[in-house]
Amino acid sequence: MTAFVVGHKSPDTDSVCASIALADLKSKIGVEAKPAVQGEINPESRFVLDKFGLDAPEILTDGAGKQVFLVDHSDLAQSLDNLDKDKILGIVDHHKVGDVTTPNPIWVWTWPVGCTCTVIKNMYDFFKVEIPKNIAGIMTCSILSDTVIFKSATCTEQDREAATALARIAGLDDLQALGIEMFKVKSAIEGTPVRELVKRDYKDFDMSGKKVGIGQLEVVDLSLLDAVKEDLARDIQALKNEGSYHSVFLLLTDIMKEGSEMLLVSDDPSVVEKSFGKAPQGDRVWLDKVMSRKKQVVPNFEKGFAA
Ligand SMILES: [Mn+2]
Repeated sequence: MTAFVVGHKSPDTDSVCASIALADLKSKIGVEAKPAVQGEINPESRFVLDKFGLDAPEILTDGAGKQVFLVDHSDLAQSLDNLDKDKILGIVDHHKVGDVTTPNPIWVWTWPVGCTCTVIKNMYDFFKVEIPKNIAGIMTCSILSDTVIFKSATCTEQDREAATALARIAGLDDLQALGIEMFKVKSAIEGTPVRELVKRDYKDFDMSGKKVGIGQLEVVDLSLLDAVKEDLARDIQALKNEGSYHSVFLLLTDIMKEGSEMLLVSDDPSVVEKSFGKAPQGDRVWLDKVMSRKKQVVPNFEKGFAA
């Protein structure tokens, strides 16, 4: 049976590229595998795949009866519907360990680094498999995306080393320029429906029993979002009602200013001050130096919601 390699819901560039890379590696070490994504890929991922001449993985949302490797997540809420736990073959990730459990021993590679593709680069080395040039290219882009061109609090020395080595294989010499080019694609929002922007990089969390949604849009300049900000604020209010959320937060991250404006709707807005030591002005707050949902926003909210 061919196994699927699949990343989290609302696939980002790392989830897409990690599934392609791990499927390539597994296929070369004797495990038939193919990449999959849980939904349409975003414009940044499309740009990256086009640049290196690779196709988007097929869409898979139902895990019933499928053998799977999970990449870039290990949370049930972010995984396939009807995930068959006894058919999970492995996990490769760089997030906190989630709530997936298995009845059998499996391969688990999870490292506290900035990007799943950093882990996969090291797996290729471990298994002594050569990385194809185009896959090295998309893996480099994944690292640039996930670490916000090495600026994110999540970026580690391993990420820099992996990106440097992968860029050499792919023949890329200016990673800074490539990173900015990618974030410009990511920043282009014209013609995109508001809900699609809110959901572009969006995750659900359980925080002390409360349903919390946190989305993030990363742009090269926050003023690019001026025209849609009020619509975004209205839409997360609508989303909160539709999904019976306790809170929905939307981070508008300015990668050059290195901080985020957070739009919020919450049954208890005081949780923002409890979490970040800064009170919101109405439905928004500027959080200086906050760029990483995983390393800064989620842990702070977890403490704030528990308080
Ligand atoms: Mn990732």
